[in-house]
Amino acid sequence: MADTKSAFIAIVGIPNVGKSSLLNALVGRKVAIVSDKPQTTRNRIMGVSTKDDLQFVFLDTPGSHRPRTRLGDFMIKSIGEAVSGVDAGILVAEPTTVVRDAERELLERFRAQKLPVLLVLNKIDTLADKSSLLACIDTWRQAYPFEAILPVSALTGEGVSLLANELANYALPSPHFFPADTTSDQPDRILAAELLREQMLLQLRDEIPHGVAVLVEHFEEREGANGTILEIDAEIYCEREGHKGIIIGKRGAALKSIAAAARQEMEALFGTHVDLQCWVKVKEDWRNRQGLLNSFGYRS
Ligand SMILES: Nc1nc2c(ncn2[C@@H]2O[C@H](COP(=O)(O)OP(=O)(O)OP(=O)(O)O)[C@@H](O)[C@H]2O)c(=O)[nH]1
Ligand SMILES: [Mg+2]
Repeated sequence: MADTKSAFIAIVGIPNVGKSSLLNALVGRKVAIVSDKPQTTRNRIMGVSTKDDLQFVFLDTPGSHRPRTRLGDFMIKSIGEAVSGVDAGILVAEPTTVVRDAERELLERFRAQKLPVLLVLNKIDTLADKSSLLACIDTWRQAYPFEAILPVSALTGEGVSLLANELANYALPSPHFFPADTTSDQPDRILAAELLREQMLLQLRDEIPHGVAVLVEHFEEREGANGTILEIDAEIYCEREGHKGIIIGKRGAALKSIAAAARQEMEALFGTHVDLQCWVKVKEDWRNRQGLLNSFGYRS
């Protein structure tokens, strides 16, 4: 194809600043799960957006934190891998006048790779007084020579198309790496598992959702009386018998509510009826057991 361009862009930041929300806003479709709990994203997630001759490949990453488990080690490693193969980076931060050590460390990674970095100050919809942005911008400008600083709300979409315009500057002549209708590198089976994990992050408290992994064992379409039905069987792994009880809830109420919400999300994403069955199992300390991490898909 003549005159096509592409840009690979890594999205990094500390946990919970809105990296995955920004990815979804840039791609225009939900490709990464989002929650108010830190460490929602566990692996590098590729989101693709193609407009005419220009293709963006965005790499969403786990939030940078000090790992306490092997799963955490894997998450941190995946940030390094994402940063090493891109044309430019986005550091996503909250609109504050504090630059955290973990954010400085991320910026140093880009500096070491001699990569241009844009700063996205996300969640500007939460600012009662937009003029407070000026002090934020000033602080960040002193912290690092950003190519540009863009105030954005991934939630409302404000500033997202300006950001995309700015990112187009980093595109290089190249063939497109994905077909024009591709939006993610995550297979539907993985997206389904993630949507179920998202509901656990949203509906369960404290540490429990952080100790949960989801495996989709069966994913198949069948013809029902009222059209196509997608059959999805998922296994939910948690770390303790006590957690299993909480996930299932009194007479199964908690699991029923989680599965109902996840099914709705799946139906919206896949555009078909979904029959979702869930089983809860215990695998003690799976976050530190390499074999289990591998089987849950947390491997390089
Ligand atoms: N008000 C507001 N909330 C936002 C915005 N962007 C994200 N959020 C919320 O911030 C929380 C974290 O969003 P995520 O997109 O999961 O953040 P993340 O940086 O990917 O988090 P990790 O994957 O855990 O590192 C969620 O509750 C989002 O709904 C925004 O622009 N405005
Ligand atoms: Mg995320």
